[in-house]
Amino acid sequence: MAKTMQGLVVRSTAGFVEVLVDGEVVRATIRGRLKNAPRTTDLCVIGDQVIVAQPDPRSYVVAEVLPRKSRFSRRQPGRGPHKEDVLVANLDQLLITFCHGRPVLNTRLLDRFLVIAEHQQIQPVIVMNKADLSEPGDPTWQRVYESIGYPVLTVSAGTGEGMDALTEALQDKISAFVGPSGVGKSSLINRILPSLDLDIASVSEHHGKGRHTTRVASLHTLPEGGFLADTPGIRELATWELPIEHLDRCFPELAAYRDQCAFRSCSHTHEPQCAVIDAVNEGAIDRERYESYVRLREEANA
Ligand SMILES: Nc1nc2c(ncn2[C@@H]2O[C@H](COP(=O)(O)OP(=O)(O)OP(=O)(O)O)[C@@H](O)[C@H]2O)c(=O)[nH]1
Ligand SMILES: [Mg+2]
Ligand SMILES: [Zn+2]
Repeated sequence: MAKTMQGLVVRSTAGFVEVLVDGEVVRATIRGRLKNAPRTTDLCVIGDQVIVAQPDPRSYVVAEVLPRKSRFSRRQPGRGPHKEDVLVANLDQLLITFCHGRPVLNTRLLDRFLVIAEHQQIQPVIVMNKADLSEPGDPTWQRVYESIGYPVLTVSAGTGEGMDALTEALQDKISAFVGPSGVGKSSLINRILPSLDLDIASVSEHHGKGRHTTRVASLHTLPEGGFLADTPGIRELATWELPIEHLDRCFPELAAYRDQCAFRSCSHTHEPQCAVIDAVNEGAIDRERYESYVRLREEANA
């Protein structure tokens, strides 16, 4: 029988995967039987723990993908049958990255990232890059998110501001930078791991949306312990298999109110004597966050 060992997937492309086995990265193909089995999720992504077989000393084959403890995933964009698009498996920490300057912060998208982190029980950290382009003082939105309990780290890959606190937060965890194209995810990783020299590119002036410079996600070993993933920019983020009745639990600031509504299965959208709607009207819950909740509910019902 061929020798087998366990490894961590650090890169996954159409033809092969790169697996960290005993401190060394090896290139492996995926066993045909695994590839051909029907599934509604990605077979093998960065962060996956896999069993690798070595049929001969020069080749490696992924024989088994171990169950995922957590994952950052979304519904695959586009039409066709619904399928899960897993960006990173077995994540401890989601570094939800936006920036000062361009591209402009989109709090609706930020809320989608946060909902997925809550649903998957992954610790979210909001990273605001390009601090060198910020106006003085903390913006209003930041105070809202911090009061809910979400940490916001203000950093600059350009000047190095805030990088010590960020690096400290990464230690001994599997973390991933996620966010729109052009916010500086790869730039931040280059600052933390200069030897990587990942590709970066300027935010396109046309729509200020960036150009999707990073195309394949990759996972990198941190010298102080832990792993750090770079991922391609995300424009669309629809939740995957989030039961609608769980959505209110993905907004932690609703916790104090949602059990006080008159109706037990209150959707907090139209019912009378809804404690959540009252809290929004009294200003105890941020109206923009509540709007995000309502939109995600409508989307789930569509
Ligand atoms: N002013 C300023 N610009 C920055 C900073 N960090 C990154 N940039 C610039 O932002 C642009 C985009 O950086 P990338 O690192 O390629 O962004 P990305 O998030 O990896 O983009 P994708 O790979 O397309 O998802 C580049 O022009 C960087 O030089 C910063 O701290 N300050
Ligand atoms: Mg990039
Ligand atoms: Zn309610």
